[in-house]
Amino acid sequence: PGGPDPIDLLAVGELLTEEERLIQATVRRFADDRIRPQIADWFERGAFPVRELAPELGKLGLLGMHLDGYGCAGASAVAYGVACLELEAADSGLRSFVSVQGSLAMRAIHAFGSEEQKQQWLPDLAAGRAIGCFALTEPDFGSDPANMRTTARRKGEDWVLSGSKMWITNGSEADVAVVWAQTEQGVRGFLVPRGARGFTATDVHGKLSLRASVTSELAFDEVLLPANAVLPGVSGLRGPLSCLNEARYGILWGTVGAARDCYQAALEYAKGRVQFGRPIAAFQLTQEKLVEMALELEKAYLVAWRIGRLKEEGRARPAHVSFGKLNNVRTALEIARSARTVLGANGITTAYPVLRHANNLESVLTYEGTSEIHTLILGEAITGEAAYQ
Ligand code: TGC
Ligand code: FAD
Repeated sequence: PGGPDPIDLLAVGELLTEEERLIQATVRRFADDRIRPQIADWFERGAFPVRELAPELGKLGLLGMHLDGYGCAGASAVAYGVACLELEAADSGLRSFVSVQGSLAMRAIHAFGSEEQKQQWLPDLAAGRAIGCFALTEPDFGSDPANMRTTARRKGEDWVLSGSKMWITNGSEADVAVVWAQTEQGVRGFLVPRGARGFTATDVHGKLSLRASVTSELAFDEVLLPANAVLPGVSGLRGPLSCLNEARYGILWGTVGAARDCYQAALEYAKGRVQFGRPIAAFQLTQEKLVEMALELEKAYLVAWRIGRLKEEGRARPAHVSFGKLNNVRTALEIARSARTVLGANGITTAYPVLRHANNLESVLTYEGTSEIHTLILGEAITGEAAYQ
């Protein structure tokens, strides 16, 4: 009694406001009641009931949570962060869904759409009545989207979209796809509705990571789009990259949740599992692992909190977000792998969350800018030299 909370040794949670803690508790309850009992089954089956969950997430105000107006909650950066933390403590696939819907698809329409486009899509997306996706990556261009091959050319007032996109979260479920394409005016964003003629989506199978998430390839075969399909507010790679800042921000919080879940599972297991007549928690080597996890978890939590407050003050730069994304995903993956060893053979099953998290985090390490790309973004920030090419 009176000692530090083993799950939050430095009491970082006390840095949150009353309102942020309330939001955290609400999302945690939703994740515990609604997701946790089923997630192992969804993961094993490679299924994610998007249509069922989206309205529930919408009702909680979690879709486009940090956006203003159009039915969005207008929450602060840290409030959005703690929501991502609790979602990803359940599964990275759940946080991915919320990231893609709110920080990518909705954010693009909110920042760069016409009033008509915003009215048409944002209230439905915020309520979870509609699903969105964000298509930047192509089969041959992932880290290097500037060289994308998908094009949109003018045909009178209309546009004709051709090409393909790969690894698109929510792709086959989306009612609206935000698709980035080369035009004569540089890269532009297009709103492509489900069912547009020449637009097909095919799911990626055989994933060993992020199985409770829909991932698709999108093909555009001369898709005819009206003049008002283009997002009028931006041209150039700045458009999609500015949306990525928002989603990467959600990830740097979310991964703290995945890490906490793994550490907590390892701690509980270590206290209950007896070998050589003693709980394995009593062995020094196990304690070292648990302490390392606890230290790194708290450091990652502090990084997230600090970047969140910078964001609320309007001072978070892309390099800050890269700092958090690089550090926190890497930390979470290390914690997940170490936790897996504490659970021994039980650690490899879906009965415990650790290997599911570890496998999910392999995707999180790669998407939204790989760890190498974030290293190079930070390298440029501290040296002034860009080393991408
Ligand atoms: P570069 O020449 O540096 O920049 C082109 C233009 O973009 C601007 N810019 C940014 N604007 C806002 N935020 C940022 N973070 C920005 N970074 C760059 C820049 O100022 C410039 O603007 P302008 O107006 O001067 O033209 O671009 P580059 O081609 O050298 O590339 C830089 C690099 C490598 C950092 C960038 O291409 C990159 O970040 N690559 C990684 C691609 C990536 O992250 N893809 C993610 C796809 S979406 C996804 O993964 C969803 S996962 C699902 C989920 O979240 O759950
Ligand atoms: P590549 O870019 O081919 O990279 C391969 C390796 O080379 C990496 O290690 C990389 O770091 C390294 N590398 C590349 N360039 C350099 C360099 N200059 N210097 C040093 N190393 C380098 N994309 C979307 O647009 N929308 C989505 O919704 C979406 N969802 C996704 C969901 C999942 C589950 C996954 C796995 C991916 C998703 N992506 C999405 C795609 C993701 O953004 C890309 O996978 C990512 O940007 C990396 O691209 P790539 O896989 O083509 O790898």
